[in-house]
Amino acid sequence: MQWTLFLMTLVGAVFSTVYAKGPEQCPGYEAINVNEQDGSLEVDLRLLGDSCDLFSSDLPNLKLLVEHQTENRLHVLIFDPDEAVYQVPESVLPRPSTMEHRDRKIQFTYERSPFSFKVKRGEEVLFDTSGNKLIFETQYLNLRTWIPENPNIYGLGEHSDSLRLPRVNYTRTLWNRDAYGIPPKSNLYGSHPVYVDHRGSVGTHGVFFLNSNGMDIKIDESDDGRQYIEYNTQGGVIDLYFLAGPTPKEVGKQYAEVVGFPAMQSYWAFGLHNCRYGYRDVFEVAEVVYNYSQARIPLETMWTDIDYMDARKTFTLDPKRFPPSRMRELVKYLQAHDQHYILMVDPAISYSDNHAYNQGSNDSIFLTDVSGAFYKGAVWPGVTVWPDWFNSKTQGYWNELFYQFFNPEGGVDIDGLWIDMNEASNFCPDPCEDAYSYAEEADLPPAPPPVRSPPRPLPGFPADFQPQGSNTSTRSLIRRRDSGKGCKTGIAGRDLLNPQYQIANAAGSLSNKTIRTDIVHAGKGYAEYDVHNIYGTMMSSASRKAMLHRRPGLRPLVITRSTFAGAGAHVGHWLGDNLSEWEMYRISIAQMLAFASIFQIPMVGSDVCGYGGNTTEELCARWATLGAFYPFYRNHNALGSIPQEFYRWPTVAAAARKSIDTRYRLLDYLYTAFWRQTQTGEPFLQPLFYVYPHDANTFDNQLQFFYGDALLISPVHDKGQTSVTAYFPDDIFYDFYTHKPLRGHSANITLADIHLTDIPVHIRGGYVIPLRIEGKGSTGPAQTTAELRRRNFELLVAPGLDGSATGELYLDDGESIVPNTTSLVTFQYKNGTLHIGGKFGYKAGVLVESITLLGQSQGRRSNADRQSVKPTQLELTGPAEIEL
Ligand SMILES: *[C@@H]1O[C@H](CO)[C@@H](O)[C@H](O)[C@H]1NC(C)=O
Ligand SMILES: *[C@@H]1O[C@H](CO)[C@@H](O)[C@H](O)[C@H]1NC(C)=O
Ligand SMILES: *[C@@H]1O[C@H](CO)[C@@H](O)[C@H](O)[C@H]1NC(C)=O
Ligand SMILES: *[C@@H]1O[C@H](CO)[C@@H](O)[C@H](O)[C@H]1NC(C)=O
Ligand SMILES: *[C@@H]1O[C@H](CO)[C@@H](O)[C@H](O)[C@H]1NC(C)=O
Ligand SMILES: *[C@@H]1O[C@H](CO)[C@@H](O)[C@H](O)[C@H]1NC(C)=O
Ligand SMILES: *[C@@H]1O[C@H](CO)[C@@H](O)[C@H](O)[C@H]1NC(C)=O
Ligand SMILES: *[C@@H]1O[C@H](CO)[C@@H](O)[C@H](O)[C@H]1NC(C)=O
Ligand SMILES: *[C@@H]1O[C@H](CO)[C@@H](O)[C@H](O)[C@H]1NC(C)=O
Ligand SMILES: CC(=O)N[C@H]1CO[C@H](CO)[C@@H](O)[C@@H]1O
Repeated sequence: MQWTLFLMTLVGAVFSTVYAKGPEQCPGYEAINVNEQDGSLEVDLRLLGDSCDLFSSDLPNLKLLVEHQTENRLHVLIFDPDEAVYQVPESVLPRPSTMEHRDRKIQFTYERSPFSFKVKRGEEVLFDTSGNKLIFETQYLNLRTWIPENPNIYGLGEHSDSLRLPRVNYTRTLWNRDAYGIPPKSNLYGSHPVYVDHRGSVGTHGVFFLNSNGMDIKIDESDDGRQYIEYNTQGGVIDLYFLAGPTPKEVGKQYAEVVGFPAMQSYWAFGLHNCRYGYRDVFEVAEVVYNYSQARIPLETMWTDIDYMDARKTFTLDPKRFPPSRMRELVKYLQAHDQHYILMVDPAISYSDNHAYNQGSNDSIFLTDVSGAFYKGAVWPGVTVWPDWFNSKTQGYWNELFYQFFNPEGGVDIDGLWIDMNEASNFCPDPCEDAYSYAEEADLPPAPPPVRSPPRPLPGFPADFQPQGSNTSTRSLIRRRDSGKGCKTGIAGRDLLNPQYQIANAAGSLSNKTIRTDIVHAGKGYAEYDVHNIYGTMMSSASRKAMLHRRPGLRPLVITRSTFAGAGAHVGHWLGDNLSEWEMYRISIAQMLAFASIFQIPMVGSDVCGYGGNTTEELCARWATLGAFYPFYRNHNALGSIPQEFYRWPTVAAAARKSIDTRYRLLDYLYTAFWRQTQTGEPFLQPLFYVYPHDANTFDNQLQFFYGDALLISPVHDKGQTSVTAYFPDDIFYDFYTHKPLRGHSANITLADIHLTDIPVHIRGGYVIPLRIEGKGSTGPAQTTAELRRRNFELLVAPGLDGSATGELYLDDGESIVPNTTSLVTFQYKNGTLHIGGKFGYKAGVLVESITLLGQSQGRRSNADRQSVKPTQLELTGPAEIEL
């Protein structure tokens, strides 16, 4: 024992000799020259003694600006008086407009010397930096806040850790990284330095640290056992937004007001997507489309990965396997069947004689190294260069490439876009001195499969897709739509490569497997060191603009891998290259919830059935049912894995058909709730505690979730299981399928006999849910969202414990950014009457066929195992009152 103690002391002594300086030796700052005006406070800060220069040089003078921007939002900015230190450009993240508010829900107080500050909501201290003296150096910032014991902290992404973050010894590194297998405890593709601190009945608040430099955010406890969160950043300024809440939903709205409301998506974008890496040619792509239709599994959108490219070069087509003429025929076929097509675009452009390179080279829009030559790395096509999104000519270049390559006449008329590898990913390890040598060894494409003729007849497809001499009847198996209408759809002198403060980047050095961090961008001259984490988001907004340039006025679906705070205003996100494993299936729920409810990127989902590795029939069936409740629902598979399209196994096909049918019947409910989030930031997909913030049993639940306010989803989450232990708060619920009431008592309930084709869905009492009617007779479930939109509605009225229910239905043309007409129909059920009101503009041309009131029986309000169905012929064109 004593011996151990001695050893520890010895180790400690050696440690403190080597690292003579620690944060505690830093002097901190003192506040001088205080200038307080209505709604804002300006203070000069001066270093309180000799600089400690812990990891770089202390800035002797700083400025503090405190703004009460809205009654619920406080902005605290600590920056250098010269404003030379890097700040996230307004062009990338426009700052919210500043308004002064008298009614302040949140207060700021500070200590003069050493300087520290507190943020309070009433008596509740939300943020308290008195634990550490502020450190503000050229390449290191340190700020620590105390938080209560046993905190419930969520957010700080992107990661694949638990939804509620670990409380001790946790480091969340933010440095965007191509992370195959999405390993836990590691930095992944995106950076979202925002957290939600939920304190149960005391309330909830959010803290957004607007900083794009590499950082480690630590959650831990001090030697005396006090909990803290600590920011350790490699640069930038301290730019904090405090969001008062006091509910989780309010925090969501307040965060959206800062980073931007999410982009609205087209109705069709919520249909089923299918993709894989490794489709050998356009015939196989067509065959997959055909096989889905044969299996009567509604495929809305087909995707093609980098396979379509000529030698993996972005903006080229493989002339033999994906020839232009056949690609156009495929697109025409899909369009004629109300289906859609999406291709992948990577930012890295092949450094070779190809149009995208030649054009970019002429325009000089690629990143350059210190010598002024194009900076080279290696990605899929071998040696590559990268567009510099800060170059004023890059948007024009990108628009033009999109316009030409995705042109309906001479190119491939895509409906949506998939962007990848934009962390940016580089196969060449640091130091990448010779991209050529690496490109040769790199994991470059396997030898392409031999070119072949159409392998088998695909009835309904053009002659080019049929083997010679086969029956090329063009009778379609999918019903054609009525009209033949076309498609609808810093400071100088820094060490930018090896800063002394090293973040825990899982890739090692900052520049490893990405763009060198000493690259200087065009225009204002930002260093990659500072803007690395926004490269993917800049590509996202540039790509959204390029999509709009070719299809003005239509909502572009852009799905990206790399994101930064605010990306949701432009794009959606898939959760990256996961594996076909149960743990991935489970963690996808927590990841999706963080993106949708905290980061305000609600168009999100993981690769259904798993990307890398081989899936199983059971896992794929379960995932088909879970994916039906992801906002973004796509089956995607890796090269070399066994095929996993939903039609490959009878059970999986049945699971897909059943859950897609449920998803589609609920699509207008989803569309309405999603639209609501794009208007107000009110999260649509939510962890249980967002809906029951006072119920401590919900705080750590990451296997169930709310799909809108009215539906509780409780997936089976273990291999070999046909039951799930699910938590039901103190409330009334109704089984979505049987309508049977279930009274929750703040306890777990085991739901049994959940077949592989099923997923438990419960309606939370208090809601009116609009559903598209089930297909009748030979019609069956809708095979496309276009067909779905022609179906009538039925209403489900699920009274809450107080006997009332409310709901809403948003309708528009499903694709315009600014629709000509819209409807927002409101439903209110009370005392036996359903009141229909709201705004009626869009003519949906469909009826409400029936209204079902759940949980009815004589004399009792809501717990009864009965329902009443009332047929109607209601047109949603004006207010109505219906006795139920
Ligand atoms: C803290 O985490 C690190 C990295 O995961 C681990 O090596 C270390 O053992 C942990 N320390 C404690 C005290 O748990
Ligand atoms: C399509 O279905 C046929 C018949 O079941 C099968 O032989 C073929 O392998 C499938 N092809 C693809 C690409 O799914
Ligand atoms: C690039 O510039 C050269 C010389 O001005 C010109 O010949 C060539 O056509 C240009 N290429 C592209 C793709 O613009
Ligand atoms: C070709 O297909 C059509 C429609 O499926 C069928 O009616 C016709 O008999 C077939 N002809 C031959 C030669 O197989
Ligand atoms: C770069 O990453 C590779 C693994 O991908 C690792 O082996 C290497 O040590 C890293 N290099 C640096 C400089 O961090
Ligand atoms: C997946 O299955 C294929 C075919 O059976 C096999 O070649 C491959 O090694 C498997 N992959 C993994 C990761 O098990
Ligand atoms: C419900 O079950 C989960 C998983 O078994 C468990 O962690 C949790 O504590 C249970 N909740 C309650 C309220 O019993
Ligand atoms: C919407 O309005 C625009 C301009 O007034 C018109 O061109 C377009 O056809 C309208 N779209 C629909 C669906 O009515
Ligand atoms: C409820 O409806 C009944 C009969 O329609 C009516 O007599 C009663 O006043 C209503 N109660 C309320 C609270 O509106
Ligand atoms: C969350 C999760 O399951 N992550 C796994 C991802 O894949 C890697 C292997 O590449 C595993 O180590 C992780 O556990």
